[in-house]
Amino acid sequence: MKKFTSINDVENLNELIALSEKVKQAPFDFKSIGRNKTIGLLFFNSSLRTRLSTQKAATNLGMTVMVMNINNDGWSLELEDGTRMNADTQEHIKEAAGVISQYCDVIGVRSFASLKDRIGDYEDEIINKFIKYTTVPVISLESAILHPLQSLADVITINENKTNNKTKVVLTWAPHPKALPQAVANSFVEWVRETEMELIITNPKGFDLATRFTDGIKVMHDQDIALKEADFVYAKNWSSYDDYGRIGIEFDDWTITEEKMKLTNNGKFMHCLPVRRNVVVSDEVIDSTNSLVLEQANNRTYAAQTVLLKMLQDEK
Ligand code: SN0
Repeated sequence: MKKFTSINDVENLNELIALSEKVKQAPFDFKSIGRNKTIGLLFFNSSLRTRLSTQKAATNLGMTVMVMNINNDGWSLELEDGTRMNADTQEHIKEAAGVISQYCDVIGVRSFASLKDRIGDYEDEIINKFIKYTTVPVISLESAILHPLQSLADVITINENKTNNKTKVVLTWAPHPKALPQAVANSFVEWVRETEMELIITNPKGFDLATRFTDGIKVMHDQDIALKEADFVYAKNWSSYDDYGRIGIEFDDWTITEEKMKLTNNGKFMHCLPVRRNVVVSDEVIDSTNSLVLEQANNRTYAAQTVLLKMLQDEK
Protein backbone atom coordinates (compact mmCIF):
# COMPACT_ATOMS: atom_id res chain seq x y z
CA MET A 1 0.00 0.00 0.00
CA LYS A 2 1.67 3.20 -1.21
CA LYS A 3 -0.95 5.52 0.23
CA PHE A 4 -4.06 5.27 2.35
CA THR A 5 -6.48 8.03 1.53
CA SER A 6 -9.67 6.21 0.52
CA ILE A 7 -11.22 2.75 0.03
CA ASN A 8 -9.72 2.85 -3.47
CA ASP A 9 -6.28 2.31 -1.94
CA VAL A 10 -7.45 -1.00 -0.47
CA GLU A 11 -6.98 -3.98 -2.74
CA ASN A 12 -9.08 -6.40 -0.71
CA LEU A 13 -11.26 -5.18 2.15
CA ASN A 14 -11.95 -8.67 3.56
CA GLU A 15 -8.23 -9.36 3.74
CA LEU A 16 -7.63 -6.05 5.49
CA ILE A 17 -10.35 -6.85 8.04
CA ALA A 18 -8.89 -10.33 8.58
CA LEU A 19 -5.47 -8.74 9.19
CA SER A 20 -7.03 -6.31 11.67
CA GLU A 21 -8.42 -9.26 13.64
CA LYS A 22 -4.92 -10.73 13.92
CA VAL A 23 -3.52 -7.37 14.96
CA LYS A 24 -6.20 -6.92 17.60
CA GLN A 25 -5.61 -10.40 19.04
CA ALA A 26 -1.87 -9.96 19.28
CA PRO A 27 -0.93 -6.29 18.92
CA PHE A 28 2.69 -6.79 19.99
CA ASP A 29 3.47 -9.63 17.60
CA PHE A 30 4.79 -7.29 14.93
CA LYS A 31 7.12 -5.21 17.05
CA SER A 32 10.19 -5.76 14.88
CA ILE A 33 8.68 -4.63 11.58
CA GLY A 34 8.79 -0.93 12.47
CA ARG A 35 12.27 -0.95 14.03
CA ASN A 36 14.29 2.05 12.85
CA LYS A 37 11.25 3.40 10.98
CA THR A 38 9.77 6.80 11.71
CA ILE A 39 6.24 8.08 11.21
CA GLY A 40 5.50 11.81 11.14
CA LEU A 41 1.96 12.89 12.03
CA LEU A 42 1.09 16.34 10.74
CA PHE A 43 -2.01 18.03 12.11
CA PHE A 44 -3.56 21.11 10.53
CA ASN A 45 -6.58 20.60 12.85
CA SER A 46 -7.51 19.38 16.32
CA SER A 47 -7.45 15.70 17.17
CA LEU A 48 -7.82 13.36 20.11
CA ARG A 49 -8.51 9.81 18.85
CA THR A 50 -6.63 10.03 15.57
CA ARG A 51 -3.55 11.45 17.18
CA LEU A 52 -3.37 9.09 20.16
CA SER A 53 -4.53 5.91 18.39
CA THR A 54 -2.16 6.35 15.45
CA GLN A 55 0.69 7.10 17.83
CA LYS A 56 -0.19 3.98 19.82
CA ALA A 57 -0.51 1.89 16.65
CA ALA A 58 2.92 2.98 15.41
CA THR A 59 4.46 2.32 18.83
CA ASN A 60 2.93 -1.18 18.86
CA LEU A 61 4.84 -1.80 15.61
CA GLY A 62 8.09 -0.55 17.09
CA MET A 63 8.13 2.71 15.12
CA THR A 64 9.37 6.07 16.28
CA VAL A 65 6.66 8.73 16.21
CA MET A 66 6.99 12.46 15.56
CA VAL A 67 3.89 14.62 15.92
CA MET A 68 3.55 18.20 14.76
CA ASN A 69 0.69 20.68 14.91
CA ILE A 70 1.84 22.04 11.62
CA ASN A 71 -0.58 24.97 11.52
CA ASN A 72 0.42 26.44 14.86
CA ASP A 73 4.04 25.37 15.14
CA GLY A 74 5.27 25.26 11.55
CA TRP A 75 5.67 27.95 8.92
CA SER A 76 2.59 28.98 7.08
CA LEU A 77 2.51 26.85 3.92
CA GLU A 78 2.08 28.02 0.32
CA LEU A 79 0.11 25.56 -1.81
CA GLU A 80 0.08 27.29 -5.20
CA ASP A 81 2.80 26.82 -7.76
CA GLY A 82 4.44 29.80 -9.37
CA THR A 83 3.34 32.37 -6.79
CA ARG A 84 5.62 35.17 -5.65
CA MET A 85 5.66 34.53 -1.91
CA ASN A 86 5.87 38.10 -0.71
CA ALA A 87 2.73 37.98 1.48
CA ASP A 88 1.61 35.71 4.33
CA THR A 89 2.89 32.25 3.36
CA GLN A 90 6.44 31.45 4.43
CA GLU A 91 7.30 28.03 3.06
CA HIS A 92 6.18 26.16 -0.04
CA ILE A 93 4.58 22.75 0.47
CA LYS A 94 7.11 21.43 -2.08
CA GLU A 95 10.05 21.99 0.26
CA ALA A 96 8.09 21.12 3.41
CA ALA A 97 7.00 17.76 1.99
CA GLY A 98 10.43 17.09 0.50
CA VAL A 99 12.12 17.76 3.83
CA ILE A 100 9.68 15.75 5.95
CA SER A 101 10.02 12.75 3.64
CA GLN A 102 13.73 12.66 4.42
CA TYR A 103 12.97 12.45 8.15
CA CYS A 104 10.07 10.00 7.93
CA ASP A 105 9.26 6.62 6.37
CA VAL A 106 5.51 7.27 6.53
CA ILE A 107 3.67 10.59 6.77
CA GLY A 108 0.17 11.10 8.17
CA VAL A 109 -1.73 14.28 7.33
CA ARG A 110 -4.89 15.77 8.82
CA SER A 111 -6.37 18.70 6.89
CA PHE A 112 -10.08 19.48 7.23
CA ALA A 113 -12.30 21.12 4.64
CA SER A 114 -12.54 24.91 4.64
CA LEU A 115 -16.32 24.60 4.02
CA LYS A 116 -16.07 27.85 2.08
CA ASP A 117 -14.73 26.67 -1.27
CA ARG A 118 -16.42 23.46 -2.41
CA ILE A 119 -14.36 22.95 -5.54
CA GLY A 120 -11.09 23.47 -3.67
CA ASP A 121 -12.14 21.24 -0.79
CA TYR A 122 -13.29 18.43 -3.07
CA GLU A 123 -9.95 18.52 -4.92
CA ASP A 124 -8.45 17.63 -1.52
CA GLU A 125 -5.50 19.85 -2.27
CA ILE A 126 -3.38 19.55 0.87
CA ILE A 127 -3.23 15.77 1.09
CA ASN A 128 -2.79 15.47 -2.67
CA LYS A 129 0.09 17.93 -2.68
CA PHE A 130 1.75 16.01 0.14
CA ILE A 131 1.37 12.84 -1.95
CA LYS A 132 2.79 14.64 -4.97
CA TYR A 133 5.84 16.06 -3.24
CA THR A 134 6.78 13.29 -0.79
CA THR A 135 8.77 10.20 -1.59
CA VAL A 136 7.20 8.08 1.19
CA PRO A 137 3.71 6.61 1.78
CA VAL A 138 1.04 9.04 2.99
CA ILE A 139 -1.85 8.19 5.33
CA SER A 140 -4.94 10.36 5.60
CA LEU A 141 -5.71 11.32 9.18
CA GLU A 142 -8.93 12.93 7.80
CA SER A 143 -8.70 14.95 4.66
CA ALA A 144 -11.14 17.58 3.38
CA ILE A 145 -13.46 14.89 2.03
CA LEU A 146 -12.60 11.49 3.56
CA HIS A 147 -11.63 9.85 6.86
CA PRO A 148 -10.58 6.30 5.94
CA LEU A 149 -9.00 5.30 9.29
CA GLN A 150 -12.32 6.09 10.97
CA SER A 151 -14.24 4.09 8.37
CA LEU A 152 -11.99 1.06 8.72
CA ALA A 153 -12.52 1.15 12.50
CA ASP A 154 -16.27 1.50 11.92
CA VAL A 155 -16.44 -1.48 9.57
CA ILE A 156 -14.39 -3.55 12.04
CA THR A 157 -16.78 -2.54 14.84
CA ILE A 158 -19.88 -3.42 12.82
CA ASN A 159 -18.39 -6.79 11.91
CA GLU A 160 -17.70 -7.57 15.55
CA ASN A 161 -21.23 -6.64 16.62
CA LYS A 162 -23.48 -7.88 13.84
CA THR A 163 -25.74 -10.76 14.72
CA ASN A 164 -27.19 -11.73 11.34
CA ASN A 165 -26.20 -11.75 7.71
CA LYS A 166 -28.87 -9.31 6.58
CA THR A 167 -27.53 -6.36 8.48
CA LYS A 168 -29.19 -2.99 7.95
CA VAL A 169 -26.99 0.04 8.54
CA VAL A 170 -28.49 3.53 8.64
CA LEU A 171 -26.30 6.60 8.36
CA THR A 172 -28.33 9.44 9.79
CA TRP A 173 -27.65 13.15 9.72
CA ALA A 174 -28.01 14.81 13.15
CA PRO A 175 -28.13 18.46 14.23
CA HIS A 176 -25.04 20.47 15.18
CA PRO A 177 -24.44 24.14 15.98
CA LYS A 178 -21.29 24.42 13.81
CA ALA A 179 -20.55 23.75 10.16
CA LEU A 180 -18.84 20.35 9.99
CA PRO A 181 -17.19 18.59 7.03
CA GLN A 182 -18.86 15.78 5.07
CA ALA A 183 -15.68 13.69 5.32
CA VAL A 184 -16.75 11.14 7.94
CA ALA A 185 -20.08 10.54 6.21
CA ASN A 186 -18.62 10.36 2.66
CA SER A 187 -16.03 7.93 3.87
CA PHE A 188 -18.47 5.74 5.82
CA VAL A 189 -20.57 5.40 2.66
CA GLU A 190 -17.51 4.52 0.58
CA TRP A 191 -16.53 1.70 2.94
CA VAL A 192 -19.90 0.23 3.92
CA ARG A 193 -21.01 0.01 0.29
CA GLU A 194 -18.06 -2.37 -0.28
CA THR A 195 -19.53 -4.80 2.26
CA GLU A 196 -22.54 -7.12 2.03
CA MET A 197 -24.59 -4.92 4.34
CA GLU A 198 -27.61 -2.86 3.36
CA LEU A 199 -26.90 0.85 3.69
CA ILE A 200 -29.49 3.62 3.87
CA ILE A 201 -28.69 7.29 4.30
CA THR A 202 -31.17 9.66 5.88
CA ASN A 203 -30.84 13.43 6.04
CA PRO A 204 -33.06 16.52 5.74
CA LYS A 205 -33.73 17.89 2.27
CA GLY A 206 -30.84 20.12 1.21
CA PHE A 207 -28.31 17.96 3.06
CA ASP A 208 -27.71 15.18 0.51
CA LEU A 209 -24.08 14.18 0.25
CA ALA A 210 -22.24 14.48 -3.06
CA THR A 211 -23.65 12.07 -5.64
CA ARG A 212 -20.15 10.80 -6.38
CA PHE A 213 -20.44 9.02 -3.01
CA THR A 214 -24.16 8.26 -2.87
CA ASP A 215 -24.89 7.12 -6.44
CA GLY A 216 -26.89 3.90 -6.24
CA ILE A 217 -27.55 4.22 -2.49
CA LYS A 218 -30.98 4.86 -1.02
CA VAL A 219 -31.28 8.36 0.47
CA MET A 220 -34.41 9.02 2.55
CA HIS A 221 -35.60 12.37 3.87
CA ASP A 222 -37.87 10.85 6.51
CA GLN A 223 -35.67 9.74 9.40
CA ASP A 224 -38.38 7.71 11.19
CA ILE A 225 -39.04 5.54 8.15
CA ALA A 226 -35.32 5.08 7.47
CA LEU A 227 -34.62 3.95 11.04
CA LYS A 228 -37.18 1.12 10.93
CA GLU A 229 -35.54 -2.22 11.69
CA ALA A 230 -32.02 -0.75 11.60
CA ASP A 231 -29.34 -2.94 13.20
CA PHE A 232 -26.85 -0.08 13.34
CA VAL A 233 -27.58 3.64 13.58
CA TYR A 234 -24.55 5.72 12.64
CA ALA A 235 -25.21 9.34 13.55
CA LYS A 236 -23.13 12.20 12.17
CA ASN A 237 -23.67 15.82 11.41
CA TRP A 238 -22.46 17.32 8.18
CA SER A 239 -23.02 20.74 6.71
CA SER A 240 -24.76 21.10 3.37
CA TYR A 241 -22.94 20.05 0.21
CA ASP A 242 -25.42 21.77 -2.13
CA ASP A 243 -25.57 25.05 -0.23
CA TYR A 244 -21.98 24.51 0.72
CA GLY A 245 -21.26 24.81 4.44
CA ARG A 246 -24.82 25.66 5.51
CA ILE A 247 -25.70 24.52 9.05
CA GLY A 248 -29.07 22.83 9.62
CA ILE A 249 -29.53 23.48 13.32
CA GLU A 250 -33.25 24.12 12.76
CA PHE A 251 -33.76 20.37 12.21
CA ASP A 252 -33.58 19.72 15.94
CA ASP A 253 -36.02 16.83 15.76
CA TRP A 254 -33.25 14.80 14.06
CA THR A 255 -31.46 14.24 17.41
CA ILE A 256 -31.10 10.52 18.13
CA THR A 257 -33.24 9.83 21.19
CA GLU A 258 -34.53 6.70 22.92
CA GLU A 259 -37.80 7.18 21.07
CA LYS A 260 -36.00 7.07 17.71
CA MET A 261 -33.98 4.02 18.75
CA LYS A 262 -37.25 2.23 19.55
CA LEU A 263 -37.99 2.23 15.80
CA THR A 264 -34.89 0.10 15.18
CA ASN A 265 -34.19 -3.61 15.53
CA ASN A 266 -32.67 -3.09 18.99
CA GLY A 267 -30.11 -1.13 16.97
CA LYS A 268 -26.60 -0.32 18.08
CA PHE A 269 -25.69 3.36 18.22
CA MET A 270 -22.49 4.56 16.55
CA HIS A 271 -20.67 7.89 16.30
CA CYS A 272 -17.06 8.71 15.44
CA LEU A 273 -16.70 11.22 18.33
CA PRO A 274 -16.29 13.96 19.43
CA VAL A 275 -20.04 14.25 19.90
CA ARG A 276 -22.25 17.08 21.18
CA ARG A 277 -24.40 15.38 23.80
CA ASN A 278 -28.11 16.17 23.69
CA VAL A 279 -27.70 17.82 20.30
CA VAL A 280 -26.57 14.90 18.12
CA VAL A 281 -27.62 12.16 20.58
CA SER A 282 -29.38 12.08 23.94
CA ASP A 283 -27.51 11.05 27.09
CA GLU A 284 -29.74 7.97 27.43
CA VAL A 285 -28.77 6.61 24.01
CA ILE A 286 -25.04 7.27 24.17
CA ASP A 287 -24.87 5.94 27.74
CA SER A 288 -26.94 2.83 26.92
CA THR A 289 -25.50 -0.66 26.54
CA ASN A 290 -26.32 -0.43 22.81
CA SER A 291 -23.82 2.38 22.33
CA LEU A 292 -20.65 1.35 20.49
CA VAL A 293 -18.82 4.68 20.57
CA LEU A 294 -16.02 3.53 22.87
CA GLU A 295 -15.56 0.29 20.92
CA GLN A 296 -15.24 2.33 17.73
CA ALA A 297 -12.61 4.52 19.34
CA ASN A 298 -10.76 1.45 20.60
CA ASN A 299 -10.73 -0.01 17.10
CA ARG A 300 -9.06 3.15 15.80
CA THR A 301 -5.78 1.77 17.18
CA TYR A 302 -6.15 -1.55 15.33
CA ALA A 303 -7.31 0.14 12.14
CA ALA A 304 -4.22 2.36 12.12
CA GLN A 305 -1.95 -0.50 13.11
CA THR A 306 -3.33 -2.70 10.31
CA VAL A 307 -2.77 -0.01 7.70
CA LEU A 308 0.75 0.73 8.93
CA LEU A 309 1.59 -2.96 9.08
CA LYS A 310 0.41 -3.41 5.49
CA MET A 311 2.50 -0.45 4.37
CA LEU A 312 5.61 -1.72 6.13
CA GLN A 313 5.07 -5.27 4.82
CA ASP A 314 4.61 -4.06 1.25
CA GLU A 315 7.80 -2.05 1.47
CA LYS A 316 9.84 -5.16 2.13
C1 SN0 B 1 -14.75 16.59 12.84
C2 SN0 B 1 -15.66 16.30 11.65
O1 SN0 B 1 -15.13 16.00 10.55
O2 SN0 B 1 -16.87 16.36 11.79
C3 SN0 B 1 -13.92 15.40 13.21
C4 SN0 B 1 -14.63 14.11 13.39
C5 SN0 B 1 -13.73 12.92 13.55
N1 SN0 B 1 -15.56 16.98 13.97
C6 SN0 B 1 -15.54 18.19 14.50
O3 SN0 B 1 -14.85 19.06 14.01
C7 SN0 B 1 -16.42 18.45 15.71
C8 SN0 B 1 -16.21 19.82 16.28
C9 SN0 B 1 -17.35 20.35 17.14
O4 SN0 B 1 -17.44 21.55 17.24
O5 SN0 B 1 -18.13 19.58 17.70
